[in-house]
Amino acid sequence: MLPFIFADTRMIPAGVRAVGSALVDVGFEQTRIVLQQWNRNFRPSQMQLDGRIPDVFMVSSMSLHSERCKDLIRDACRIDSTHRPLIIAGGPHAIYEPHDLFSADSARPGSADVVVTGEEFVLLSLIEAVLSVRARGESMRSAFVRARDSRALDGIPGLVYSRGTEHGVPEELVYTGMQRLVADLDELPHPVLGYRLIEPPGRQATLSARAMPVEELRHRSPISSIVMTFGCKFACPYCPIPAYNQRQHRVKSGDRIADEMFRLNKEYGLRHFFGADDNFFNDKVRTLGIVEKLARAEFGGIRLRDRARWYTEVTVHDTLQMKEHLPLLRESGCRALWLGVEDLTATLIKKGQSADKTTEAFRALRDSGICPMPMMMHHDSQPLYSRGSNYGLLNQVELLRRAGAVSMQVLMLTPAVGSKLLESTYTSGQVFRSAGGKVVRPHMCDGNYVVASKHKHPWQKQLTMLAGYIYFYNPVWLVVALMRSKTPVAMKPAYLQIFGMMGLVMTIARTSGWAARLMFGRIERLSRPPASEIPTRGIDGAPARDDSPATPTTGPRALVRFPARPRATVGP
Ligand code: B12
Ligand code: SF4
Repeated sequence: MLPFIFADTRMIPAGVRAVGSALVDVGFEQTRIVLQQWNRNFRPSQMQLDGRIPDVFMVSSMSLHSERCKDLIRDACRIDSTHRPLIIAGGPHAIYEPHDLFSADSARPGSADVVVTGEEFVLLSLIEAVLSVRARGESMRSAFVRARDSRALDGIPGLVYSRGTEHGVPEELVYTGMQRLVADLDELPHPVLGYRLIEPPGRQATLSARAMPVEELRHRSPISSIVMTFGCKFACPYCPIPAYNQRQHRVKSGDRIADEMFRLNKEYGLRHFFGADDNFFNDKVRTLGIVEKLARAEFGGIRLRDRARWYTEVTVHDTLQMKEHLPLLRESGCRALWLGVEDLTATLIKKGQSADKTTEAFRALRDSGICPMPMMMHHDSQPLYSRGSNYGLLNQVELLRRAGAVSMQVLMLTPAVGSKLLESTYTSGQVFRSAGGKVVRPHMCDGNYVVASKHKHPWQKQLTMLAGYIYFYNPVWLVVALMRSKTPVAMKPAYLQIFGMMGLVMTIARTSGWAARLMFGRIERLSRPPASEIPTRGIDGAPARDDSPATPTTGPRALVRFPARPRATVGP
C-alpha cells in the first residue's frame, strides 16, 4: 500500500542482514535468511540445512507483522523436543514488546526461548554465553537451558527469557535490563556478509539447497538499506525512537560508509542505498564529515559517486541548516530525502517547521537536484480543507506540491509502543478494539488505517487521507510532471506519480472496507495499553518496573565496544 509500495519486496530489510552478517563474522556460515515476503509458505517445522535441522531458529519482526512471527514460533515449537532448535526472537517488535513473543494462552502454547531486545552485540553475547557451557555434541537449546538455569545469562543486558515448565505457558519472564549500545558503528560486521545468506524466493515450505546466487540479488532487491547513523535529537511525543536510542546519536564514519557502498556495488552490483537513519542531518558536523567523504571517495581510480546513489530520512529544520551544502550532498550521490513534515502549521508537533521554512527547504533541495519526499501525519483536529489558512490536509498537500514535493506520504497518527503518548492515548479511550465487528489486528497499525481517534466521525479521517493521496497522485499531475521533465530532478516526479497511482489503487482497495465499518459499524474501544499477561521481573527478583525495554526507567547506559571476534568453533 501507499506510501511503502514495493519497499517490502524490493528492499531486503537491514535487520536480518545485520544479524546474518554478525553470525558469518564469528564463523556461523551455515545460516540462511528467509524472508516472509518472498517465501510465504516457509515452515520452520520442515526446515533442513545440509540435511539436518538447524541448531538455532531466529525470527525478526516489526510489530505490524507480529501475528506471522508468532505463527512461525508456534510452528518451530512443533519440532520434537530432541531436535527442536533454540528459538531466539529479535527485531523491532521484540525490542518494544518482548512479552508478546511468549504465549500466555495455554490453548495456543509456543514461545520463544529467549527474546533479544537489542542489537547484534546482545545476540553475540548470548551465543557466547551459551557456547561457553555447551558440551561437545550438545544441542544449542540444551546448552541454553543450562546457561539460563545457572543464571549465566543474567549478566547480559537486553534479554528476556522465561521460567516455568518446558511445555505450556511460562510462569514468569526475566528481563536482564536495558541493552548496552555499541558506541562506534564502524565496529559492526560488514553488511556485505549477510547478503550471501538469502533464501531464493519460492513457494515451498522447506529451504533450498543453496542461498540465492549473487547475480540475482540486484534484480530481486535493487535497493540496499544500510546503517549510517542511529538516533535523533528531537523528542516528538508520539515517537519511540529517542528512547530506544537511549538519547544517543551514533554514526559510522564516512570512510566506512563509502567502503560499504563500494563493496556492495562491487560484489553484488547494488547501486541504490537507503540509509536506515532516524534523522541523517541530526548533527551538522558529523553529517558533513560523511558527505564530504562520499563525494570524494575513490577506489582503484573509480569514483564512488559514479557508482552509488543514496537516499535517507531527515527533518525540515536540519535541512535548512544544511542549505548551503546541498550541492555537495548531491555530488556525494544523494538523490532524494524523506522529510518528516508531519503538520506544516506545527499544531501537532513543533520541530522547527513552518510553511515558509518547508517551502524554502523543498525549493533548495529541488534546485540542487535532490527530490524532497514529505511525510505528513494526519490527526483528529486537522480538517480536509481550511479556508484562509494552511491547516487543512488538502491545503498542505497543495502547498507541498507547489514547493516541489516529488512524492507524498499521509499517515494517521497511531499510538506507538515506547512513545510518551502511548498510555494517555489508551486511557483516554481513543484506541479502537474493533469496528463493525472486525477486531483491529497488528498489521492495521501502520498509519494507513484509522485505529485511534476521538473524532465524532472517524470514517471521515479515513477518507480524508485517501482524498489527500488522490489530490497528489493523479493523471493531471502526471502530465504536468512529464511536461516539466527538464528540471534538475528530471523524470523522477513522473515515475513517482505512476508508482503513487498504483499504490493508491491498492490502498483504496484495502482500506475502503474499514472506512465502511467505521461509518456504519459500532466502534469498541480499549482503555489500557498492551501489557504482559505473564509477570515480569528483573534479575534481582523484583518486578520489572516496565516490561517495555524501549521505555527506559533508568538513565542511559554506558556505550560499549563491539567485542573483538574470535571465530567460533562449531562442531557437531
Ligand atoms: C528503513 C525503515 C523503514 C523502511 C523499510 C524498508 C526495508 N525494506 O527495509 C520503510 C520506509 C519502508 C519503513 C516503513 C515502515 N516502518 Co520503518 N523503519 C525504518 C528504520 C528507519 C530503519 C530500519 C533499519 O533498517 N534499521 C537498521 C537495522 C540494522 O536495525 P533493526 O532492523 O532494528 O535490526 C537490529 C535489531 O533490531 C536486531 N534485530 C533485528 N532482527 C533481529 C532478529 C534476531 C533474532 C535478533 C537476535 C536481533 C534482531 O539486530 C539488528 C542489528 O542491530 C527503522 C528505525 C530504525 N532506526 O531502526 C524504522 C522502523 C523499523 N519502522 C517502523 C514502522 C512503524 C514503520 C511503518 C509501519 C511506518 C509507519 N506507518 O509508521 C512502515 C511499515 C512498512 C511495511 N508495511 O512493512 C518502526 C517499527 C516499530 C515496531 N514496533 O515494529 C521502526 C522501528 C521505527 C520506530 N521506532 O518507530 N521503515
Ligand atoms: S524528528 Fe522524527 S525521528 Fe526524531 S523524534 Fe521526531 S518523529 Fe522521531
